[in-house]
Amino acid sequence: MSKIKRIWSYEILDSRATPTIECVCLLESGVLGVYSVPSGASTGTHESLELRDKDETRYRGKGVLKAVQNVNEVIGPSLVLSGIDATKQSEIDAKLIEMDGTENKTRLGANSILSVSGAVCKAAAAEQKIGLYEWINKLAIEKGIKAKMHIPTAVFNMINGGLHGAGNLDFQEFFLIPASTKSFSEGLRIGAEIYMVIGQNLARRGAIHSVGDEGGYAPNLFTNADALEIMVEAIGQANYQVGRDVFLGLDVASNTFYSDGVYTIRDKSAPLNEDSLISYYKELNNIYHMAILEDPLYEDAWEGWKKLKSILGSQVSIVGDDLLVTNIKRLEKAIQNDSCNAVLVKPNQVGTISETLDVIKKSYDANWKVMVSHRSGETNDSFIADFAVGVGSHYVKFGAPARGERISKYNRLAAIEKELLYKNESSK
Ligand code: 2PG
Ligand code: MG
Repeated sequence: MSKIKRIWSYEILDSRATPTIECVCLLESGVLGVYSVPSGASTGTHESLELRDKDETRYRGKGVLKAVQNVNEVIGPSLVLSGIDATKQSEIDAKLIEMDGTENKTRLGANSILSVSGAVCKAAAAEQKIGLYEWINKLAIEKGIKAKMHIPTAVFNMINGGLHGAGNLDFQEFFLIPASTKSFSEGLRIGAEIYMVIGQNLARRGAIHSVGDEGGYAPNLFTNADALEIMVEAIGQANYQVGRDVFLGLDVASNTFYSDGVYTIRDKSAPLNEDSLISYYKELNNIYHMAILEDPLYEDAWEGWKKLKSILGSQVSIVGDDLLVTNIKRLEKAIQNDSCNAVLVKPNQVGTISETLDVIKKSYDANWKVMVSHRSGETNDSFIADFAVGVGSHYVKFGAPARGERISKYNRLAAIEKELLYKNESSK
């Protein structure tokens, strides 16, 4: 047990050359916890506030010096003064929420608040000399989550479109999902092998094969469905079978191609209304048997989501990201409304570890699938991998099996997989 001695933070860069905040929590024992906060590009309107300086003379307005100042001058000193022990995560998070006092963390910023919540969490694990995932598992159990630690199934984003791509695709993420019967390391190998083949095929055809924000290829293609076709082709060439070894999925991030009641995508010559878009998803699902469909409709289309869930929900995990924004009230509404059957969990959408755990508990209680997620702007921090193992989520989504900030998370899962195995063996 150790009290917090000092908390400080500073600006660092994320994978898009955009500033973000890194926070250090120093305990009286001398132990440190260091955590950096990711940042989204296709953000939901209802997310908590990511505080940016808006000073156009620095980093084109994207600096986070105000958030840094909030940690160094407000949050840090107040926690140190309270003499609180770093293992009291939920009390600390309650203090952070109270210090901010607004619905969407608009006073102090969710980025400054989460930086402290995460750094404290890491320091507490280090202090107790246990794995971060083990500590998070204890916190989850404390919250009433009956989750067993395990390595979730990876959801690889092989092709990047939308706001993450340099190409012309409307859909944001084209998923390759190893069968859940595979071990994590088998799944990682399958993902990487297919990733290599997709790259070779794109290069052979002269299509752009540079990568987007999440490490997936960002080609120019005729339609979004063509990207699925390219994946199917590569899966076969790599000697795997769709529906047996791997499954397909999409995060279409439909907010980005929705405007004034219609959805505009390059697969169709005219804009689609809600019903026609749902029919198109049905069509795609008949061909590609998708395991996951994220953000199929825009973030406030509550009735449409319900309709889509009733049509595809028995076959597909319908994931709410921009719809739910890791917000317990929106989650409760979605459960009542039967809008989807899976939740995307991003701690920075809400701002504290404890609130994130509350959302996971509610989702498990509703029998929903949970997918723990990175953001498109990331650092090499692998906290989110430990978090996913600790809460025992079904899926994790950390981008493609390529690029440092993505593989730092997948590689961390590979390390935990072995750690769990050997710890288990030696306890027998
Ligand atoms: C998403 C995320 C992560 P962003 O839409 O699911 O892949 O993207 O971080 O840009 O919101
Ligand atoms: Mg999404």
